Amino acid sequence: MHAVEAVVVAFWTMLPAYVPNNAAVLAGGGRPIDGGRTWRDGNRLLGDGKTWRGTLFGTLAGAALALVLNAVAPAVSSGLGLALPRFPLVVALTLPFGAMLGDILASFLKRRSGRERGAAFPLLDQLDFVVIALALTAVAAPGWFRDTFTLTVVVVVLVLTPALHVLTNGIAYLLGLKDEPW
Ligand code: CTP
Ligand code: K
Ligand code: MG
Repeated sequence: MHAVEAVVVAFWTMLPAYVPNNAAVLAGGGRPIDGGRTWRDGNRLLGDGKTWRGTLFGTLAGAALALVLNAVAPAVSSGLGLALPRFPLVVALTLPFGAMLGDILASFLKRRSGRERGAAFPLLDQLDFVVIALALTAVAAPGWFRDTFTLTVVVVVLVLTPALHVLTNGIAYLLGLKDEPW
């Protein structure tokens, strides 16, 4: 696969996992998932930054996007002259939900390491959602996963994602949507 082609395919395939965390920033608020509970170390289980509303809205936004991408994939594929993947329904859910779950697990680890809500945890912040989105998808749709996430695409995703994460969160910070630029 040509390098540019690999980047386009990787970006397209990961869009349903990229959008949820940003959508959650817009929709967040209300009841935290941990209900205010603390762990035995005295710190919050997850913290106020992980809410039911943000998680639900983020997952639905990513799933809806996957369906839109499926609808326009034929036209975009022929326009660009490359083969873009279609998302099976289960994958339209595992990519966004896995992304949200990865972010939630990362917050659990952040609280266990004594980091307050909003504190940075380099690399974990940039890759938590990718790792769990891919893992959940690999379990739920192994055949599709093998065909779609070739070694080239996985490598591109691991390089591209941290760069995009830094960029989009920086923009969200400058727009005043996020309290920290990570
Ligand atoms: N958000 C949410 N539910 C989620 C994820 C995010 O409501 N599952 C919203 C919250 O309003 C959160 C904002 O999106 O404050 C930014 O997300 P993130 O940076 O992941 O959370 P932080 O507030 O920084 O908290 P943490 O330190 O736990 O990551
Ligand atoms: K985060
Ligand atoms: Mg944060």
